[in-house]
Amino acid sequence: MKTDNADDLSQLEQLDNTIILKVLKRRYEKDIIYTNCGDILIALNPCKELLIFGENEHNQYDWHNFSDIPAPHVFHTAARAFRRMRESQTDQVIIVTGESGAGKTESTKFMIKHFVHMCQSDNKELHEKIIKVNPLLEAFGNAKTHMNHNSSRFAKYLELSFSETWDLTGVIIRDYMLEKSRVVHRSTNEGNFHAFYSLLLGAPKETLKALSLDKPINSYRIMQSDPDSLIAEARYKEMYKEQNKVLQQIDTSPHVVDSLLAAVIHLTEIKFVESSTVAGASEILDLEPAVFVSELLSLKVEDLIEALISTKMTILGDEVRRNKGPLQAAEGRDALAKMLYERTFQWLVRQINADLHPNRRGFGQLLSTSILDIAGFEKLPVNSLEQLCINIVNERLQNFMNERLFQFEIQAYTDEGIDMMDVAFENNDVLISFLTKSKQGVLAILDEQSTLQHGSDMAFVSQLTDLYKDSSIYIPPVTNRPEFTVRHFAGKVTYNASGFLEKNRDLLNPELKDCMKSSQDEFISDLFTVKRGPTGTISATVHNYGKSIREQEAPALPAIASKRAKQLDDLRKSLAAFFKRKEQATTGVFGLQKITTNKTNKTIVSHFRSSLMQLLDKISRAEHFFVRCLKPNEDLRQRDFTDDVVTEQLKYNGISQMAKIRKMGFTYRRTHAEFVLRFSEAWPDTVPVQENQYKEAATDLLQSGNIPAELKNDFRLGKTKVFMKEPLVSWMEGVLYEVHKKKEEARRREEEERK
Ligand code: AD9
Ligand code: MG
Repeated sequence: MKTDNADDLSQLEQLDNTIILKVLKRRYEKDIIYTNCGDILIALNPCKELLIFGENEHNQYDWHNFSDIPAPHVFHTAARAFRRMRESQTDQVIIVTGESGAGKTESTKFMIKHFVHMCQSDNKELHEKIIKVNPLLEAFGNAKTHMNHNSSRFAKYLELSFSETWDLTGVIIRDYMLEKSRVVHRSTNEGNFHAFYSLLLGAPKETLKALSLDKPINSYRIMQSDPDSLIAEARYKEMYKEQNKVLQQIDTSPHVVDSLLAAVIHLTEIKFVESSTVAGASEILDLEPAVFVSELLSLKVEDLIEALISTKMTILGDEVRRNKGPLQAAEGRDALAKMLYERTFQWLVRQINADLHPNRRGFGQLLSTSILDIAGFEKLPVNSLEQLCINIVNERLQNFMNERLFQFEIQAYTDEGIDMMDVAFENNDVLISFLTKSKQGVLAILDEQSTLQHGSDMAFVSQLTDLYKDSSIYIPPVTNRPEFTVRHFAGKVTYNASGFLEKNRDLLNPELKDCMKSSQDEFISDLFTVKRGPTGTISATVHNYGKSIREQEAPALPAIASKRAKQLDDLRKSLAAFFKRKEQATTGVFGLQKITTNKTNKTIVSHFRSSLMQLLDKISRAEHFFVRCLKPNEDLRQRDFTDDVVTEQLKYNGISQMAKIRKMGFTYRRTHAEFVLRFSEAWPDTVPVQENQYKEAATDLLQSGNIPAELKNDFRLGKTKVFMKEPLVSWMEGVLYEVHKKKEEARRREEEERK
């Protein structure tokens, strides 16, 4: 039995998880982290640097090395996608999946590097840039979590586009589902987005002083959850430098970025207390942070405060203002901080895209290969709405994989009259329906509760329990707290639903957004005006603004520190007078019923659902490759392969079923005509005379085309299509490549002779 050194699991004679585990473990102990499962790549996280991503490997896995099938490698997956795109003239997408910490983002980076290598051309500058923007994306989109010290908190879809001569002409990054709540809420020992530490610990003292960020870092509310991060100064100094280099590369002013982050930090420092004079209203405890925010964002401080502590509503056709209590005001403040951060992130992505895709026009005519890198499945000590959303994405992608790898596959063989062994696979359709269906699905119930005036986290859980208590995938709470457990494909996760409704409502009052739009700074105003289209296209305004920043000198840092002493005192007085007037004007509406929801806002969940739909829509329109990342142990320790941890992942990934199907594995399928037209140049005798003779021609070619004996079993002829396994495809492409090369040489010789 071949249980050692098996590059391809689907070649094993016996296929069960115990044997697969043994094979993967032996390979891992020899630092062989990649294993094929038919055309799917299994990638184990080495949890240490391996010297297998250098120039040698780049050369070894070049796309035109058709004849030898090299050992499995993530470069090989990139090369195959590139080759298939060229050959089939179809867009490709590489879907990278796996739990948090399994190595998706690292694998993605290696693949990008390899694409750049495969397309070496004159445009070296662009190619270098493509690789270099990553630290910026990670600074703003990644954070330390319990499962990964550099965990992606958003899904990214990287679209690499190619010219007619197959040069890499640009990259478009589409970002989905940024976990913006992390700005204001985190579990203990989890970090905020790296960018905050990088500014507060990495920026020069003068910069921090100019931004009035000169208090000790642990005194800022949003920096307190992870004491360990606060001592890693050297690392963040390096990160800040690196990040600013990228910003300069993409012609974006680091000062603008620093100011936006500083505004988020100061905003979250604003505290509210009950008003001493007006019942149910709130006052700002300390004006200083509000002044800083308004300076940084070019707002009138009175407008900002008014928008924070009161809300507009229409009663009997009249617009009236209602004061907010301290709790409501704090919710609005946090919603604004989250939105400001999210808009900053999205703006940076647009800036990167403008730089990495200079030839956006005519994009539709080109072919592309994309890589999807999501936030992986999470099971934390305490799981909240963010984990639920992340796990739903993973669940949905698993479903997509099941469909493509099992259902479609079985169907394709059956349709073509090809015998197929029976393979049982676990489907997660029931889970998808339970979580996402538009009536009575978990997300739908949450949305419904969020719009009710008396909705509550507990009522949400009770409704779930009423509907699903008998279901095998739902476990009702065992305590009287709002908790529930879901049996996900990747394991049981208990969600703590406290705060679900509040998070979902995302209470950003329209007046807070209006206040931002009223900024004297056109850039800030645009940042809150821009509606990002589903494709993330570059907004004319912000893009132009970005340009105007480029053309100017970097704007001076706002000297807000000087506001302190005397000016603050004056301001306090004038604000007091201002709000006294407002108070009189609004006294008439105090005591009205509590407004808990704002129907003009989209909830987090509805936004999440539409992003997920867009993402699925994008990936389903291309041909697919899958990279399955696995982690060898829970804590990403070196040289530790924990059998149970890997077995769990093998099980829920359906690796043994995948191997069985892949054993059958005729991944090439083209119509008889497509097949003959592609290869007849190398096998000219097989060109059919008539339209309806392609099937005969394909049969001829495959039966008499000098196919090496060991590959003779690598094809099947279906009713309308030719099916082939990867080794035979490689061999045939190799023959064709040689024919092309000879013809090209002959043409060149002829040309030279003519000269
Ligand atoms: V998450 O879902 O974004 O939380 P990922 O993306 O799956 O997760 P990531 O790529 O960030 O995981 O890998 C986690 C860590 O494992 C990295 O920070 C590296 O320290 C380590 N890693 C992963 N892959 C490799 C590799 N090929 N070589 C070396 C690796 N180290
Ligand atoms: Mg990641």
